[in-house]
Amino acid sequence: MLSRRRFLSSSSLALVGTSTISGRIQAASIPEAPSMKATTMQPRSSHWAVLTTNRSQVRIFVPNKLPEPTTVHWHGMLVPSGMDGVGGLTQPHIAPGKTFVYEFELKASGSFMCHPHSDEMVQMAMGMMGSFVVHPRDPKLHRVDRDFVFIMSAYDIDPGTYLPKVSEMTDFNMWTWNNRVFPGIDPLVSGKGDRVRVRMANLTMTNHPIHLHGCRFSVTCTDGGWVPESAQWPEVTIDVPVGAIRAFEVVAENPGDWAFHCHKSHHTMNAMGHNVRNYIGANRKAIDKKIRQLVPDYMPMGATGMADMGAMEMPLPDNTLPMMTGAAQFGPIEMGGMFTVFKVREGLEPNDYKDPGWYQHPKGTVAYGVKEPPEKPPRSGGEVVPQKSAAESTTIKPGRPKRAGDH
Ligand SMILES: [Cu+2]
Repeated sequence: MLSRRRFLSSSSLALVGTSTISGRIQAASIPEAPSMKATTMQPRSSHWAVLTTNRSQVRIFVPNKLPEPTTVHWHGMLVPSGMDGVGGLTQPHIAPGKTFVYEFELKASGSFMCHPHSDEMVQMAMGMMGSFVVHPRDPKLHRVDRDFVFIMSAYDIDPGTYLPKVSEMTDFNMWTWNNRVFPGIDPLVSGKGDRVRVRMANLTMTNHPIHLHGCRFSVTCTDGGWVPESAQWPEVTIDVPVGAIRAFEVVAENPGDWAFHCHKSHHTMNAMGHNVRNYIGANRKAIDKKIRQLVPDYMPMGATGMADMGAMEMPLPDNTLPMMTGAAQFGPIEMGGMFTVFKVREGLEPNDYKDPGWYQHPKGTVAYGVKEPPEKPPRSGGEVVPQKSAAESTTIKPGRPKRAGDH
């Protein structure tokens, strides 16, 4: 059986070996596609931009190792029509075992991607896709200190099984960045003051409003090109439509551990049953006891919400991830799917992408609990309970004189 690990690693761009070629190098031998053993963050190997004399032509070999025909389409790239990779329309489909060559000039820098245009539904549902970043010829243009890229893809994999359901159209249960779900997604690490770019491509079947805490960013690039500075505006969430790329840039001024995630709450969860009964507000002790006699591991949604599931991590079948998981210095994070942490630290070396651990908050800058018992909510018992003034339960001082900038 194809293990999940093998499925995921074989799907991530193993078919494309890219190299910049100066014209006459013969295509007699097909180079082996690069592969890697560890699924860790891959910092750029040498220079940020490669200077190329004369033409900037790429030659890409696509050996089809699938059991069915395929092609590769170069999404967003300005290529000759016959290099566009649309099976039937611009080229014959690449038969299993055959190799095709794509050759084109890199006419524009920016953020692009590639994916099959041949039995797309099946091949993309199995994870065939890749990002394609073209750096400007002039390394001073669009310069950043850190440049991250990921593709969003979604899978429908029943808990305990290994094969994505390729005919699913809407009801996916694994929401991934570069084929990984939280807590398997590395943190994005940045030095304080670094200019950081994050390029996000969406090849799922729905949009993803991606939200970054603690920072303000501008959208600076799409798969249609660079956004002129005069057209950029500040955001903290950017919606990435289906079949699109959005890249934002942020100066990492605010040290800390900043959540970075899709704002659709079911996209920050791993496989979950959608038919769970809603027990919020119910007393189900007696019925739970009865059901546990029949199903020992039975764990319904809690009477106060789903958070117990993040903390308890019930037993799971093979190849299944907890719906809500991960933990940090203050407790369970209760996330999955499209979630990671943007870690901004002072004094990092330019090429240091190591996880620096959890943020050491300066004294007095962490939210804290208060000693008195919580107020009864006004609705319990039917009568309205007068609330204590804000000053008694929080640190906000009433009657603070108005300052300029107050709303
Ligand atoms: Cu999403």
